[in-house]
Amino acid sequence: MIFKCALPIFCCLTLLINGSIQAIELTDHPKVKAVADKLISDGHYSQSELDTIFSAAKVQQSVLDAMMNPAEYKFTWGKYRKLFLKQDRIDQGVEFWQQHQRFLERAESEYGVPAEIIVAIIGVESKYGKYKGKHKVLDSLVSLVTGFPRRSQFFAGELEEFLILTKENNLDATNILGSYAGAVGYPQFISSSYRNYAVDFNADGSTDLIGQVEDAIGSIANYFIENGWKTGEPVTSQPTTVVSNKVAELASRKRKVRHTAAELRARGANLNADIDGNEKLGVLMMDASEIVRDEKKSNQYIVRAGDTVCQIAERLNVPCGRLIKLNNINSKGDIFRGQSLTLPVKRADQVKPPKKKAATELVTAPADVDKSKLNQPTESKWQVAAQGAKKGGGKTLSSVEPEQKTNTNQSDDYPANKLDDGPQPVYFYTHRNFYAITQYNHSVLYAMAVYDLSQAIAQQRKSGFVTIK
Ligand SMILES: [Ca+2]
Repeated sequence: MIFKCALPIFCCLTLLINGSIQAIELTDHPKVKAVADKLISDGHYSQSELDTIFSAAKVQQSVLDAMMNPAEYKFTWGKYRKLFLKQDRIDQGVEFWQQHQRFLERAESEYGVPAEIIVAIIGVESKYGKYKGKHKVLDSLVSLVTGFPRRSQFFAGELEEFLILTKENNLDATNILGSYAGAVGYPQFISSSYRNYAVDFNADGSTDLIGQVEDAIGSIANYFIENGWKTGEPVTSQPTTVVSNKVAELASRKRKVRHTAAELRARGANLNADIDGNEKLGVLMMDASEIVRDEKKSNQYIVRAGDTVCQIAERLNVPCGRLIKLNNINSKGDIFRGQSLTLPVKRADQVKPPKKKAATELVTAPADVDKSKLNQPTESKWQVAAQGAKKGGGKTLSSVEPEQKTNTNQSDDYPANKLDDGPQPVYFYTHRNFYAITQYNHSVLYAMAVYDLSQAIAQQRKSGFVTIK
């Protein structure tokens, strides 16, 4: 204990104010002391310098609590996406892109990492720099070294890196703020990543991921290239709900790409013809039913994996034709995962009763719209095959060729509200670039959220739906 109370009331107040905060002494914490000893023996610090720094460090229970409940493990895919794939984050991403276009273009040109990926990372990590963390990094790392045994060795390494980083850059180690895991700045780099991958992208002589967004942009691109990003390659396939049994049995939520395209094709996978047989891919399975719908709160709908435009209309009980017109959707019915659709104010149930079979039926499409295309999944990058999900019920759908199965589903009598019953598997073939995103954060949910957000931002920027102030 670091304090003793002679006055019980004052003591209680102090406890309440401080919670379970405890300042540390090196002699009480051998793992922290070991870090200090190494820093001294390696010539980075003197004992007195470290005594001063650690006398300001405190163990924060809030850090340990947060570490025990990270969003990636606490939430479903749908909830996780809802955290990040919001309209304001998309809007701000377009705005961020506009503001920093020159450096984003340069990063894309020099490193080969698309601007939208960089923007999405910054959007997810710090909401474009608005939230860089409220914890003192020193406190976070000390708390994790002393109070999180499973990864104390890892965080001891980060504590060492952090103190070298602050020394090298003449920063006050006791006052830098970051996440509960010790990540800092626009890109939320942990200290080892900062030291290994950060670059002085605006060439002002300092590498500053906290204060200089330009450095953050270049550093993220550099991180991706150094961690396996392959310029020009895809991240994931378009989602599908129809795969063979032999492909489905490989499906997981693991981030690694383990199976060659040749193996997957032999199992019946319908991969793009330009994927080399030796390229390794993963088979990722998500659950479309995990999507949390927020259309009740606004007149916006975020397109989810598995959607086609008229299915959305049917599900929300709005006229498909009005949805198409209102959102300037082209004659192919192209929509994309993460796109925000404006919904007609007047619901269909105020216009006419919904039809039971309308899940695959165009209700009031404009004359120039090809109805058959609107109701069928296409090879478009953005459209996805939702039809199979309705019948899947969590089981592998079929071992027949996907094209055959997809085409047999069109006129099934199946109430639209059954979409909410049970798991609805959606499969993605993941590429090396998906794995590269998970190098930033190991969660596949994270990678999907980043990718979805990147595509939504790119599409909105291209479509000009947002007025840049
Ligand atoms: Ca700089």
